[in-house]
Amino acid sequence: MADLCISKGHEVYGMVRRTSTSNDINFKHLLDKPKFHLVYGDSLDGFSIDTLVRNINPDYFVNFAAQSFVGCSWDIPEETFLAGAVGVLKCLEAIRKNSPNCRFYNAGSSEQFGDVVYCPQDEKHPFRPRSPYGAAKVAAQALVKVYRESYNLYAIQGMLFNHESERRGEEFVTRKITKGIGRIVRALQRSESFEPIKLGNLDAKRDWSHSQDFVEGVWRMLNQEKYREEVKIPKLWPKSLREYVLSSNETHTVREFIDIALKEAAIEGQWSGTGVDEKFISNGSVIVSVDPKFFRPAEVDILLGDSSLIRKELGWKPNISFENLVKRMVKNDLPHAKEAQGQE
Ligand code: GDR
Repeated sequence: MADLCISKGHEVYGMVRRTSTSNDINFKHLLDKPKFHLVYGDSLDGFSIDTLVRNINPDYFVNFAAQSFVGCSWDIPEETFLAGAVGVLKCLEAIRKNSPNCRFYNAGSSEQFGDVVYCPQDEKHPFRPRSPYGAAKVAAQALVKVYRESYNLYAIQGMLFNHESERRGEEFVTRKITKGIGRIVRALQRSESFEPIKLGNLDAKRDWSHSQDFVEGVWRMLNQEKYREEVKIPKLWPKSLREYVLSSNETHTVREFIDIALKEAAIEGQWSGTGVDEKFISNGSVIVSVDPKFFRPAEVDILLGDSSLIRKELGWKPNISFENLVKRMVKNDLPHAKEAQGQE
């Protein structure tokens, strides 16, 4: 998102929550850009948000802050809910008080649909969250609506299906698979032994896209009058503002993701066994196995989005296919790619 805003000529302030070890790998390349600034803050610290919004007086406020790992949200439900919902309230309050013309986007999720009642899920699908994470995002969307309607703020929450990239965190299933493949390829090249990639539910179906496509969708949601022909007067808020689904409109199992990823890494083999005994075996070695430790207390079995509304109204469309997403992530994590980047 920061890359996109800078490419459009905007000045970007990235809010950093203080931690004892730095975690700047995904924005290191921006640190020497004159239009990129880092500021300390925490969306759970109302004072810091209030001060930042007052001092910066931003045109846009994009809130991606969250405990975003669904699997962990049962272990730390309170932190997940505080960051996912109460943090959003603090952002909205800061905008209302200090910068009411600032446009606010909050990251919503397909996890809000949860226990789905029909496929594909569009903007009208009811919210039936299955995790503390999903429940927090539902609460946040209600708060965004209340602030939009009560105070006439340009405040919206997009419902984004899974989006991944070469920068994805390593505990999410896609990157766990591609990093795991990179590790195994390196071990094979050195004739060393290796541990298989241990995963949970291989039958879960997700609608995966590349994040690069989605940040463009977020940008369009933040500038609806520009992209929506029929809306001529931005002052029509909150009536004319819409909250859209972003999705590829395809669904694939975790197993399908693995198949394409292994093929890209030229690891041949076959699946055997079922349930917790299912394995992918190549030349007698187990490459992927199932570990019940990664099953969730409640799973969202299938997510399949319908993003026709934003395609029609704001002219958005994704450019990177599911297959290319997987291939890009694998290429990035194969050992030679890392060595070329000087990271190994
Ligand atoms: P998700 O992403 O929960 O959909 O939320 P994740 O990659 O964690 O899981 C996707 C599916 O894969 C199954 N799975 C595993 N998941 C993980 N993390 N690790 C495993 O070992 C594993 N094995 C199988 C999961 O059960 C699940 O069904 C993501 C996050 O980015 C959210 O913040 C965002 O809101 C939603 O996508 C849209």
